[in-house]
Amino acid sequence: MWILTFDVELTQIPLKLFDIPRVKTISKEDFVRLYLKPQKPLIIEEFDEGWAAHSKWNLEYMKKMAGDKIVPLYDDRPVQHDDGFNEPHAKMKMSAYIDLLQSEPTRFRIFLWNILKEVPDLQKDFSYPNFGIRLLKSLPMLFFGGKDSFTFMHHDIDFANIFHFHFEGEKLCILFPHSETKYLYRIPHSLITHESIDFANPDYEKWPALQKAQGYSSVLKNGEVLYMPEGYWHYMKYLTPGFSMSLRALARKPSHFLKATYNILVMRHFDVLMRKLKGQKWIDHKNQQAIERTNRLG
Ligand SMILES: O=C(O)CCC(=O)C(=O)O
Ligand SMILES: [Fe+2]
Repeated sequence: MWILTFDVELTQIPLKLFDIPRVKTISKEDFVRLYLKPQKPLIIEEFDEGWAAHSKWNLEYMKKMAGDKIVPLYDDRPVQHDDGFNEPHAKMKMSAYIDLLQSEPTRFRIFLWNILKEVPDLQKDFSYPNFGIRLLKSLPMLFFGGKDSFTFMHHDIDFANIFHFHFEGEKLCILFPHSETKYLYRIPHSLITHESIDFANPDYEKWPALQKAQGYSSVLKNGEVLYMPEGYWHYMKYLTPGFSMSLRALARKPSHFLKATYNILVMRHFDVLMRKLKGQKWIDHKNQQAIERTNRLG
């Protein structure tokens, strides 16, 4: 193990993180044997399935294809009791949003934007590669962010295997396997860790258990694909304006599949109900629990 200090402009990452393994290309067989089966993350640098997206997709093209759409935007404000589960913080026309991304740093991100529903023509630009696991064809999701915007450390509700294709610019990705959850100040009845942690520069006096967490990091560049195994925690920080598309495959490990089902059918509804009943006290209680549990068990 080594301590990685990573010079990304002013971003220093003193967490103990391994580099995410990288390959230029990989056969399906090797991917299955070396990464999918053992559930290890990977970056494929020169993924090439002859997609038109590789030459066409950039912010200008997205503006042309989707400029008139009204898009939901998220910033990095902490969850409040009167927010719905994953409700957007603002809305804007896509053309105005892309102008904003290109002109100045912005906290606003687009999160989980389903291309199939919104701009079906974009489907012609990519296909569903055979990585040795069946990809869900109904859920190609796009994510956009401006310089310095970030997505909180979270895991996806469905514990999916995620293939994250990046376009334009550079994005810092920090990952933790689900097995590290006990060190991460996870908020109960949610999919996130404590929102006050800056994973790009954590304060260990405040968050001592983080020092024990064993994770991965890398800067994802235009044209690269990141594979995130089931239930992996991920924090993403846009170092420059850019966007990505995630394709996903169902969780196969039975315990993950069960947790996914519980999260979708029960957890999120329970959380919304408790926010209605108890208001901000519920959020404050969960944040406190995250700290107490991690300090006790981590
Ligand atoms: O890139 C982002 O902003 C978040 C990506 C993400 O959370 C995902 O692909 O599941
Ligand atoms: Fe995610």
